[in-house]
Amino acid sequence: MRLHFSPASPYARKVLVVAHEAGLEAHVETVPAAVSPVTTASDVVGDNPLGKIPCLVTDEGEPLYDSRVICEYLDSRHSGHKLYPHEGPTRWIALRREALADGICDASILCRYETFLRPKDRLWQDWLDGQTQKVQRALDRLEEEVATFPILPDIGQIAVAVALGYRDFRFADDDWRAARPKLAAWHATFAERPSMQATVPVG
Ligand code: 99T
Repeated sequence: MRLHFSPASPYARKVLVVAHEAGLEAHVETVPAAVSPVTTASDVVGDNPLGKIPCLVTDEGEPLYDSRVICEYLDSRHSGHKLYPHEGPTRWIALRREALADGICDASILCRYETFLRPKDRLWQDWLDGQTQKVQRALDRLEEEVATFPILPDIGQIAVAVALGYRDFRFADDDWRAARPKLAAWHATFAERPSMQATVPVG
């Protein structure tokens, strides 16, 4: 399998953490890609017309995107502990938690593009404030929920750990831990997993 990825992307990290947890990391060849929302000059577009990463090309040559599709595909390719619970409330809560964590990444990346890519004279402060509030509300919700996280890792927890790692990586000035001690303690432990250690973001 071939993965178009960037070591800075939280979505690509989520895929790689899943690959490690599933014991499939040796089967995933990583191909670095430089992507941007304002240019189509990327090797990725042949496999993903949206030009976004991650994009996995299976051994059969089938491109898969986005990260949720890829993660569930990888989880279907091993017989160990499943990261996507098959049924019942644990499944829906894990999927909701993945959506919440991905939403933190979505809003964070919109802020990143707004400050890093948009010409400074066109910066839209209300937009930045609105996206930042989404992130803060989602983090508050996770602080409330963290005591109910399952003992064994699932896709919800992986997505949350990756989203928090992305906040540390790109938004180090936002001390999310200060008002969220339970989430901070959980993250400190989860971040020690070999899958997390092997995928620390680089930019
Ligand atoms: O928007 C673009 O055209 C290029 N951006 C991306 O490809 C980002 C890279 S993270 N990926 C996504 O937006 C994928 C989101 C999708 N829903 C998924 O896969 O889950 C780059 C972060 C950084 O450099 O800080």
